[in-house]
Amino acid sequence: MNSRTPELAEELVHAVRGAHHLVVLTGAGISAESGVPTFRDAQTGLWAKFRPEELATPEAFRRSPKVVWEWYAWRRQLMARVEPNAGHRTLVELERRVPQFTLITQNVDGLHQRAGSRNVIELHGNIARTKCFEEDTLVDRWEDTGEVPPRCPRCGGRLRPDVVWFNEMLPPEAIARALEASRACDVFLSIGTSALVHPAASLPFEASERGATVVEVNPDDTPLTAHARFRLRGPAGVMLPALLAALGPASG
Ligand code: BV8
Repeated sequence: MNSRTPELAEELVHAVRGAHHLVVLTGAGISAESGVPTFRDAQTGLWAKFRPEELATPEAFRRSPKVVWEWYAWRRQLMARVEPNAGHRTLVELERRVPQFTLITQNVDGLHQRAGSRNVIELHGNIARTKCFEEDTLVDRWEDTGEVPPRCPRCGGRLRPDVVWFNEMLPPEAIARALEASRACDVFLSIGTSALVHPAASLPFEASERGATVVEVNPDDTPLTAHARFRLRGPAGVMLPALLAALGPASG
């Protein structure tokens, strides 16, 4: 291994190499190296005076629909300028190698799909999709009258991003599939998440309570760290390619 690739515990490599059902949960940290600010990063520029938790709520949208819509419009423009990184791409390769692979993401940036991941469970929706705030149904085109936010062509209600805000329910099918996979897997990778937001943060515990090997990939400690069997303390864009390299060539 050259000085750049970190030493990985042989036990960790052995556990991942032998995984029958690998579940991966990702958070904003896996997109950080693509240039997407995480929730913990101080908000930049125009949004510096807001905390995400203050903007990502239905109450904030009711109170200041224009500010919330424009925050998401700014994030959508940012997404259009960034690319998946080595961390996202490594998960695409892992998906090919493991008998059963479930990718669960808290991110709304669509970078896993752009990297080539096929079966992505989006717990918190996707910023590229828009829905009617009143009808809660997707809207893919609307008249641009200059009004911000734009209006639903069916009912005239305000349009909003198709993401899950704080104090909103997660898509029932997404959280059900995520729970089922977390309870059935033998190895669980938690990557780039502060492990603070529920119910996503409970998923690695659902896995470890049923004997799964939990691995955390994060430069910092989180509430999960003490409960993880292994941890790769570094950026996902470095640690995940190192893990893949340590697994050796794809068999067959
Ligand atoms: C719900 C979409 C039920 C929108 C998001 C008290 C206790 C427990 C729970 C609660 C509570 N009070 C309220 C709740 C519930 C609440 C919650 O959990 N609050 C927390 C803050 C306490 N949860 C909810 O409201 C959820 N819904 O519970 O509904 C309900 C509903 C109605 C009626 C009754 C019951 C909905 C939560 C979803 C919110 N939406 N996102 C958008 O994107 O705008 S949350 C958003 O923040 C993310 O999606 C993610 O889930 C969350 C945390 O972000 P992370 O992804 O973890 O990123 P973060 O910035 O925090 O951390 C980055 C990490 O990466 C760091 O650890 C860093 O070290 C690391 N990192 C940095 N660089 C790298 C790296 N790692 C690797 N490589 C690197 N290069």
